[in-house]
Amino acid sequence: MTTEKFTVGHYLSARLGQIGLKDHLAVAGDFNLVLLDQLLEEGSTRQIYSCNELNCGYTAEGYARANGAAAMIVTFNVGALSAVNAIGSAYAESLPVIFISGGPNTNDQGSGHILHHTIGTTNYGYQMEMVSHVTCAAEVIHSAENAPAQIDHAIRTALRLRKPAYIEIPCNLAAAPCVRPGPVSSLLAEATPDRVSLDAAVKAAGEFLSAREKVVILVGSRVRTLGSLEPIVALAERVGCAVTVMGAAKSFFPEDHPLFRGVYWGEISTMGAQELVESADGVICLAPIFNDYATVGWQSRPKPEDTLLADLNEVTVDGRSYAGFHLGAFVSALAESAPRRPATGQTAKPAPDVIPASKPDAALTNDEMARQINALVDGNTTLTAETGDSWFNAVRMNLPGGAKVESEMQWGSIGWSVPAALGGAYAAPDRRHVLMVGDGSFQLTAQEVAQMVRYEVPVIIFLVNNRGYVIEIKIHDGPYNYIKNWDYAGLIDAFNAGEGHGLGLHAHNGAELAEAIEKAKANTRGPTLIECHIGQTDCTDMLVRWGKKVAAANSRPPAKA
Ligand code: TPU
Repeated sequence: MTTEKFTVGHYLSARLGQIGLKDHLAVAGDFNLVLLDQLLEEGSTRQIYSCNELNCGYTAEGYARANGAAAMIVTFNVGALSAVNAIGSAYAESLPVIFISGGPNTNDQGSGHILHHTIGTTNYGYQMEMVSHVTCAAEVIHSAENAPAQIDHAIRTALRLRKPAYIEIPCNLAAAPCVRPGPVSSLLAEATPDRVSLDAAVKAAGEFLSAREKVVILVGSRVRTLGSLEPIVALAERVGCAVTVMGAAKSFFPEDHPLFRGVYWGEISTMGAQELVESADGVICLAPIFNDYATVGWQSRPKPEDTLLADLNEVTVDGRSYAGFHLGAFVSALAESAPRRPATGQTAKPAPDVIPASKPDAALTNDEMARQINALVDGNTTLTAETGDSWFNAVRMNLPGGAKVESEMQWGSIGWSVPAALGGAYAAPDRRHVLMVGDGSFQLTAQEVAQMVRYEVPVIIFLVNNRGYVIEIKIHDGPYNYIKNWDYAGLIDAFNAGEGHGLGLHAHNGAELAEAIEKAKANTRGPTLIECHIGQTDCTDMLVRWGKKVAAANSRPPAKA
């Protein structure tokens, strides 16, 4: 921008553009209105509005998955505290969301004044204290002079650590005069890796691999932070070994690659991955999260003594840990020096399971729905899968190279997927965006479909109407698992309100579903919600088996002292 006066808000705005954002998400409130004006005026990024702050946070979280980072702006307390759940997700899932809140006028800080939107006490530091637990850096700006350094510190730390960071800008500082930003490289440059430690880690990893016969790579969800699968493919081809992915890392290795050997998820693994991983004498684990869900209620994980654990910022081999470099540097270096073996994957690649088609006029089943969604997924599709049976339906799909799956298995908050899919679509408008979401989850954040109508975002939504929280029914049943039915497809007309291009359709059998998918593909100016009516007991076998083990883990009695 060319105006003479440059402000704190302009500075922030310019930085967001410099780090590669095309948009920022916002919900207005009187503590951030002037800041929003500044962002509009400077104009490096488009301002997009959300229905509420929780949705705003999840939209940013989804945007960061597709773009590498995201930014969101909310108002003090009533807005920011709603967003904290979504920021927790960004922390758990390792996504750099720049979380910006308007703050009280500097004259009211420490003055004893009681402000609206607050809990009615006079110390306004508590929002930052609360948020500091779910961010890697938290900055409250107190003067325009310090703003550039504080803004830069928060953004740089978020990008380096791949975690959310917090910036609070008092409402009377947003338009205060400020210097213009310097080169963006100071925010984008990775910290220089500790070469000595990296070399030692790569040497130890080479020795680990030389001493082993049956090596398998297990890819975890935090490899998303590498931004590219190429180093992992290069490592696999060098070591010549089988590659499996965790459920949360579905699509983080190309499934059409000859070395791909399925999803490892204990007893519900696909393509024989359990046998491969658990009989291996060396498992290279790349940024995994072995929580209770991933281990099927603490039943299954690779043997620690046979594991080479490469985490985001630390590698552990044969009991010794090496740090001071990022996972990407380690994987690339190992791919260049690991003992080379022919790329056989040790075993022949099994043919993946294929779901047979059902009769077009037969009542719609979960299998038929999953089969048709799988057929829709091409190499340019991002499939977002919500908590619930959608996880397991996504995990059992056969993906062409280039297809992406996004799920949120560490945080696992229902309602995440609707705004997250929208965020992914804002960030990557050239891809096809498909969402699978259960009726129970949808009820949390349904109103964000209205923004898909408003901004003409063509997400194809498969709304699974099975009249309840089926994943919970399979873990532990009770009356609390049954929900009020809605006319989900009918909602779209309400959101269109006579001026939108959203489409709401019902599918009771395979033929209706196929017809609805064709209409969805043709609807490029808004969302298409296909309400898939299936029976309440009709779910994947994987969910049933997994649910039993998770229930058993949850009901362990307290250990005796
Ligand atoms: O496939 P299905 O029927 O299980 O999906 P639906 O209908 O979306 O049900 C999901 C049920 C569910 C709940 C209630 N899954 N996890 N929960 C617990 C939960 C509660 N609140 C939040 C914010 N996140 C949760 N995961």
